[in-house]
Amino acid sequence: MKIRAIDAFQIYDSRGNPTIEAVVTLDSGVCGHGLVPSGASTGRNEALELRDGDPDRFGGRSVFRAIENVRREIAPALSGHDVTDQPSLDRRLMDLDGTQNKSRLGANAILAVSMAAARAAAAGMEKSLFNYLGNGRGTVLPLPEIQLFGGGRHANGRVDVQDFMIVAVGAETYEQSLEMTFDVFHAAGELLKKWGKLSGVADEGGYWPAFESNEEAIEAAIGAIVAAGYEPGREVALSLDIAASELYRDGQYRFGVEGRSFSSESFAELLSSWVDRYPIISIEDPMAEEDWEGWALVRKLFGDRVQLIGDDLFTTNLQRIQKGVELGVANAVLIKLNQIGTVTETLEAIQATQRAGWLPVISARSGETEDTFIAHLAVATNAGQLKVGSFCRGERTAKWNELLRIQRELGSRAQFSGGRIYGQILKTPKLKV
Ligand code: 2PG
Ligand code: MG
Repeated sequence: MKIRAIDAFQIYDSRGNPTIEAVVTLDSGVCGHGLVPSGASTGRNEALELRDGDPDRFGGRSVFRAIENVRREIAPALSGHDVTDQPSLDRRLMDLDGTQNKSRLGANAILAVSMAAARAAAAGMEKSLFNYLGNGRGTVLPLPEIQLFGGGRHANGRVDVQDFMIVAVGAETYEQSLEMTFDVFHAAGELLKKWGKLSGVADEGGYWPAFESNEEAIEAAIGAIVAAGYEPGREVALSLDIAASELYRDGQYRFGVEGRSFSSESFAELLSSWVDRYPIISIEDPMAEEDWEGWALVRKLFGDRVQLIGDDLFTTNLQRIQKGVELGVANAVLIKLNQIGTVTETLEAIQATQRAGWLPVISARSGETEDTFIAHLAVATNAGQLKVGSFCRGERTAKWNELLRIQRELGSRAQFSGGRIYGQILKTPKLKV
C-alpha cells in the first residue's frame, strides 16, 4: 500500500487556535486524516510546535509555515512510501527534519502526517485504528481520569493546581465508569449552583474553579462524590495534576491564590499531608520538570501509596523516561503524541514504560481537536488509563464516545481492569480498590 499524495491545511482547536490537519492518500484512493492538538502548560523538553509568529495574522499563531513544510518537503519525500511500515515512515520524517526536537519542519507538521499515515494504513487494511496499531492485541478499555475542576493555566490561574480529577475506581466496566462520572460531574454542578459558584467551564470542560484555596477545590470534589452517593476512595477516588513546573521559580513553589511559597521539601510535605488526609489515588507532576531531587523525595514519601505520573518531567521522551526509571522517581508516565511528534516514538515510549513495570497514562492536550486517535492508542497498547479533560465539550466526549464504539466492536473480548490496575505499581495502595 503506497502513498500517492499528502496534503495539509489549517483548522482550529478547542481554544479557537490554528492547528494542522494532514491527509494522506494511498494509490487505492483510500485516505486518512490526522489532527494535531496543542498544550498550554507545556514541558520545556517537548518537540517544537511551529507557529508563524506574524503579529498581523492570527496573533502570530497561524501554522502556514508548517503546512508549507508538509507540502514542499514531506509530501515529495514520502511519495510512494509503504504506508504500512510506520517505523520506517516515521524514521524518514525524523531524518528529513534532522533536529533533536523537530524544530525545522515542526512537530505539528510531522505528527499530523504520522497520524494520518496510520489512519490511512488502517483504512486501507479495512481495520479499526486500534486493531491496526495494536496488531489485534489491544483489548483493554482504559480507566478514565476525568476533570471535575480546571485550574492553573487552563483557568487563568484562578487556583494553582491544574487538574482536579475523579477516577471511578470501583467501576466494573468502562460503561459503568462513565455512569459514575456522570453522577459526580452533575452533582458537582448542583453543589456549585447551590453555593453561588457556578460560572462556566475551564479549557478542558471542568467547572470554573471559583475557590479561595486549592484545598477548598479538593473538598468540593469530595463533596460531589458524596452527594452523588459514592464512597470517596473506595468507589470514586481523586486524582490531581499539580503541573508544578508552572508554580516553580527560583527554587520555590508558589501558590498564588493563597499567597504562599514553599521549598521543595515543604511542598513535598504539603502534598504528602494531602495524600494522608484525602482519598487521592494519583498525582501528576507533583514537582517541577528540573527538580529531580524533589521528585525523589515525593517518591520516597508517598510513591508506594499513590500513582506518581511524570508529564513535563518525561515529555514522552524515551531517554528521559529511561533516566526516570533508573532514578526510580515516579511509577507512571503521561503519554502525549505531540510532546514527541511521531506515532512510532510514542509507541516506543509506552512500551518502555510498560517494560519497566510502570503504567502509561494516555493523554489529550488542553487544546484539543475532534480527532479520536488517542482513544484507539489507549486500547491498542492496553495502557489501561486515559486522561481527556472533562465530561463535556465535544472535543472531550469525542474520545469517551469513541471508546464506547470500540467496546462494541471488541464485544466479549473487551477487558477492563478498573482500579485494580494500581496494584501493578503500588506496594501499599492507599485506597482499597
Ligand atoms: C497536562 C495537559 C492536560 P496541557 O498538563 O497534563 O491536562 O495540559 O495540554 O496544557 O499541557
Ligand atoms: Mg500534566
